[in-house]
Amino acid sequence: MHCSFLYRVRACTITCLLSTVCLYMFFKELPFTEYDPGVVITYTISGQGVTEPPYGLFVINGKTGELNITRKVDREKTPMFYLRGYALDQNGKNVEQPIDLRIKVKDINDNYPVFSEEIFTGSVEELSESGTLVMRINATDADEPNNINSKIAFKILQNQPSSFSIKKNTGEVVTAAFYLDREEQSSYTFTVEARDRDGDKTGLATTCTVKIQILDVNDNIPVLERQTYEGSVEENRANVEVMRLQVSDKDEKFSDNWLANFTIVSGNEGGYFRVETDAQTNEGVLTLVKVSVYCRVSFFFLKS
Ligand SMILES: [Ca+2]
Ligand SMILES: [Ca+2]
Ligand SMILES: [Ca+2]
Ligand SMILES: [Ca+2]
Repeated sequence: MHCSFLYRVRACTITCLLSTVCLYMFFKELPFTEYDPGVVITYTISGQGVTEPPYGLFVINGKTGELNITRKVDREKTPMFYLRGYALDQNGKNVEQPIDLRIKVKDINDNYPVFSEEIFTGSVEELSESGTLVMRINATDADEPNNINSKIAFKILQNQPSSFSIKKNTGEVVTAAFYLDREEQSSYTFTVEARDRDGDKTGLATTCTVKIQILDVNDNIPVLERQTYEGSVEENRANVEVMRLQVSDKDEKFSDNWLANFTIVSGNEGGYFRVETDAQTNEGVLTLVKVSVYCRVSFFFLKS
């Protein structure tokens, strides 16, 4: 393949494709008249890939100055090679000043985006406004920075229902539906794709799983099963359970939003009764604490 003389090659950047076996060099040949036609020039090189590891990567034709690369190189390992070129006469003296040769390895898109986690988990309160930030999905791409080959675009796949959206270039997941109702659906799982080349169909794509838990808000009031209750106890007895009042609350079970707080508001002036919440069942347990003759109590409960 085509290469060049090393005569007067000025420091320049040379591009080498991953699979290219020959370097393309820019050169400027000095008019031969400036040299004694009897002088035999020999070209040599030193530096990375020649006198430093990886050895044997670059070879030069001493007579013509043609510089070749002997095997594939990986830009992600070595984005640039720094060599030095010499033009010597038959006595080993420099015919001119040694020159710097910088060989830039041109990027190809040979790396998929990589997510920082396989499964991302986040949470957001129900009733959050549309556009509320839930979480951020992270992915990286080992191809050249600031190159389209490493520019990642995010997209939600299988978004059902469309309760969330993702910002294409930042990976920020935000609420899309105005009204997320934990009591209707308490968690969402969907797939996010990260595709390089800014999401172009020619790009390389990877997927991850996103799980979002909807956090409870106390948006349901407790409801007593019945309007009135009646109970009785044998006379002359104390510290006995009189009745249980079942309450229902749609908020998250066993949370403070669910647990009812009962208070006797009237009819218990004599202090005969006590009411407590059974934290396992959310029932109000009415207990007779003092011996009584006959009484009627009425009460309300208050949510905590
Ligand atoms: Ca890439
Ligand atoms: Ca690459
Ligand atoms: Ca509640
Ligand atoms: Ca709720």
